[in-house]
Amino acid sequence: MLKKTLSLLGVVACMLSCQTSKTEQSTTTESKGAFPFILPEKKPDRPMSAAMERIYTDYEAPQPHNNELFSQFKYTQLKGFDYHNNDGTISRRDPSKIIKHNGKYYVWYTYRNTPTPPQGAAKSNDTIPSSDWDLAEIWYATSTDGFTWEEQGVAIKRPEKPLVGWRSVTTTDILEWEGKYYLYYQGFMEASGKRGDDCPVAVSWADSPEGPWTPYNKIVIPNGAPGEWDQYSIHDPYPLVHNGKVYIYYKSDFGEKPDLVRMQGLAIADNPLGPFKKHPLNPLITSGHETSLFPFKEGVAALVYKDGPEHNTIQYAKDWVNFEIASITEMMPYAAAPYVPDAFTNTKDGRGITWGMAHFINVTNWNTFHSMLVRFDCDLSRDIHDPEMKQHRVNHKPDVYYRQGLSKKQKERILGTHKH
Ligand code: AAL
Repeated sequence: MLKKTLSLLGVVACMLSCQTSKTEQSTTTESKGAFPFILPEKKPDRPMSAAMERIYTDYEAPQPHNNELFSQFKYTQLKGFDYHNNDGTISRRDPSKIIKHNGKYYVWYTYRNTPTPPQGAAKSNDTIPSSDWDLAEIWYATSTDGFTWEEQGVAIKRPEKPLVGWRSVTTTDILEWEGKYYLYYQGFMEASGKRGDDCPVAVSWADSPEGPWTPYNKIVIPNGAPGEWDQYSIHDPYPLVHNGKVYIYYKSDFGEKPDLVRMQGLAIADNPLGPFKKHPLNPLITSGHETSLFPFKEGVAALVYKDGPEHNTIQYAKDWVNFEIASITEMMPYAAAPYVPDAFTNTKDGRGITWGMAHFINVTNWNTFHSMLVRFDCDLSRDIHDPEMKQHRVNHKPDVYYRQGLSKKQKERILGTHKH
């Protein structure tokens, strides 16, 4: 009997406490009144919905126009690059970060110049490329203003078989370290697309951005062991300097189509030629492709686009490892290669970025597949404030929407005319 009485008392006490907390909450809300007309800059002391909590806890500012890590992106066609009348035999893509040296900007990129456009792995051979980045070299260009460029020629040639990168050297990025320059790049040992887009990362170094470049001729960031997420591809090596070490962020394609997954990892070394140790928490970013990063305040920011659940976001990791979404944006630059003045200064006060290079892929059609370099501008900088870059939305004309038209199969599904 006593047991029954005690358990009944327990239920009543619980109901009263739940009622109290609801009453308390409703009283607090009632006592606080409705949400104010002017959006508080700082998190208000009042009960709020999850979404309202989020704009004060997750993002750099409650509204995009006040968020240093929100920006729109503006694009400008570059002068100085010839594309063979867009016939697909020449392609430039996956540019490196831009550096400034002796008053000139430098950029390196994947350069393909082949007798035909890409024909797929089955039809590829020693002269016919399987993909847009097969049988490629790394070339470079210079500029005084970032709009008109002068192509200088090859920086990294494909080495002789069986050295790493004999089939194709692509998707490079630059590191400046103790007065020397290092180009990291994907070193293909087979045509991309045979199994997948499989390659490790190689590196070459020089005393000047003009070269000549000496190949290390060893794999510097190896593929993972069988069964590990990055067992096949180490893509988009992206070096920065942090804590006096070389931080190389990279992408891997894992899983099998149609469930291919692309995520970003990190490998760290005490010096540019390694050994690189992969971070035990890899993958660090769940989305993105050719992900670009830049020091921001004490942490690092990442432009995350194209693939994955958190694409079209700008993310931030105060500790350079654990990334949170700092803003959501659109029309982000693909293969963004920003000019990052403090990429190698070991800064704890990253200033951000305002421009860089990117690429448009497949600028014509699949039969003449090739990519082009483009300039982007933005305001992800603590040193400028450009309200035009902080507009919340990009207004597209109807033709942009009409180009995202229904496929034949979708129309048949909708009209119920699909023949099973
Ligand atoms: C790019 C990058 C890597 C891939 C291919 C060429 O966008 O992710 O470089 O290998 O696509």
